[in-house]
Amino acid sequence: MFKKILIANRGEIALRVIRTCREMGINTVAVYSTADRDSLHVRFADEAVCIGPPTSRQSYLSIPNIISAAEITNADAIHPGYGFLSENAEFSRICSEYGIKFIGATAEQINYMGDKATAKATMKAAGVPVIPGSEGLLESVEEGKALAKEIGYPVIVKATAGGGGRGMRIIKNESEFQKAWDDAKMESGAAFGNDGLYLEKFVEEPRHIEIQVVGDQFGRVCHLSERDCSIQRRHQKLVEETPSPIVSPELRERMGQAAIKGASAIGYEGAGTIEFLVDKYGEFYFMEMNTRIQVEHPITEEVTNFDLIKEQIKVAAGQPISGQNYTPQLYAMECRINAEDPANGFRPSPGKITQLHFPGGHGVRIDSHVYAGYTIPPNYDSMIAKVIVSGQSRAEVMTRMKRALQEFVIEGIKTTIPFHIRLMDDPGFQSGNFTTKYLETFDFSGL
Ligand code: MV4
Repeated sequence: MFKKILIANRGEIALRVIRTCREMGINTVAVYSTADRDSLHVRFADEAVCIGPPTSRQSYLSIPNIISAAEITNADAIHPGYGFLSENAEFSRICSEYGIKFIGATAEQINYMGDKATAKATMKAAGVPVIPGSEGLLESVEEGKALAKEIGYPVIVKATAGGGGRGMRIIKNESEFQKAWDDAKMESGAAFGNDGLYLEKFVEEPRHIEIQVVGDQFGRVCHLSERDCSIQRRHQKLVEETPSPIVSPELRERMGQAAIKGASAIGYEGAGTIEFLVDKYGEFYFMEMNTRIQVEHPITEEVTNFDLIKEQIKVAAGQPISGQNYTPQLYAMECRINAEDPANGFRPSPGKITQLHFPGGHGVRIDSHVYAGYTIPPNYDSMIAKVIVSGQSRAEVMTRMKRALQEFVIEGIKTTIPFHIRLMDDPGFQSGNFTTKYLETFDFSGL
């Protein structure tokens, strides 16, 4: 087992990793930018190294600075958390060249899954359902138009280097094709230095449902059921829940087996997520694979009683997984508390938290790095806490979530808490019958 793990991240996920390391008897090294001097991850770790100025590029994204910190402190592994360098193939490769275990995917796997057309082809070859469309990249706009005519409008063109909603265009009919093509090419070339595009049938009003998988070095992969992440705004997830209100035991089994096939096909080790779109007929299709721990992993932890960070560390150290696919017996839901003003377009609201009280009680878990007197720096993402609630039924979890949200006291900044309270009272959300477009028509006024 590792003696010392460096956590190449900040905020709640850095704390989350430190907590598990402490329980496992593993020493920890925090890294921090000058904006995070007073952060809890710096205080909770056994050692801390300053890695640069506030800008992410000069600190949490600086590979030389982080490798230097690992060398100086003699860390034998690096946990990247999510975001930052967690899906950076070069970082994964450099860690292994320096003899430091990267707790995440190999450079090859990251490259494979980071190129969306390649990822899709790999999954299709492995027998995972994919959305009808082009085989790989489109060579020309004419090829795209001919294919769109064949499969029928609406279609969507996607940047192969994109993901998370960047570099895509929906096309409703042939007259829109050329402009959408030009726009997507231009945007993806500028954003990713790669303007390769592929085409798919556009799935209208889908749900976003993802399967958690864990693989080990012995070629075993198990799934830990699904998370429904359909409540999003501009590709930012706000609420996640498990089990999904629309996933039957039969669908769970089919999606779980598909996810296992996909992860096995690339020899996946560690924790990963296979994202699917589910259409209104209950058909599911591969969308993307995330080769990292995700923000919403705690809802899976609450219903499975697995510590996913512990599983990541064990598997990275060469230990086997227990190899049990999981059938949910409990419900869990997560609300992301962001320092944003939901009544004003979710405008960021950084600043000093003058008063703070967190909820508690049965079935309530808070993962957060903030405290009374803490100043939220403007340099990083705006998530300041995750409320994770578990219970016996979806109805119980929504009631408990509203109770927990009402217990919060956060003064000095705006947060997304009023939005979440309104959502828990919303009949459409309560019905469980909603799609990824749900928040497009939600009333955010007066929050
Ligand atoms: C789609 C789609 C409909 N049809 N692909 C958005 C993020 C990226 N992972 C892919 N996305 C989508 N791909 C086809 N063929 C709709 C979306 C989509 C979406 C997916 C999941 C959650 C929220 C979304 C919001 C807008 C569009």
